[in-house]
Order: sequence, then structure tokens, then C-alpha cells
Amino acid sequence: MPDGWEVQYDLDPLVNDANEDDDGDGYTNLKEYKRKTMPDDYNSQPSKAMPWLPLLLGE
Ligand SMILES: [Ca+2]
Ligand SMILES: [Ca+2]
Repeated sequence: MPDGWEVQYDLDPLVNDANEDDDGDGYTNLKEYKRKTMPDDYNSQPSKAMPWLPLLLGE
């Protein structure tokens, strides 16, 4: 994840926190980044209207 993105959401660019889930919404920081949702906001989650997206992203 780009450092600028991490700083924007109060994540630490020096730590590999891609697999952390800071806001506890069930999506890792990396997944939130890929889906352009907010990793520090529980209510900002990847849309469940696009169940095919993980396939597209190779997850
Ligand atoms: Ca999360
Ligand atoms: Ca979130």
C-alpha cells in the first residue's frame, strides 16, 4: 500500500499492516485499499453488491 494512503488513514507506513484490521469490520487494510474504502471507518466497507470483485483481484 502506498505510504501516502497509510498516512491519510492514520496507519504506520513503516509497519507492514496490510493484514491488520484496524476498524474491525472484517476486511484487512489491504482489502480496503484495493476496494477504496476507509480502513479506519467500520461503516466504510467493500460493497457486497460486487461479490465477483475478489475474483477480479485474484483473492
Ligand atoms: Ca477494516
Ligand atoms: Ca472499513
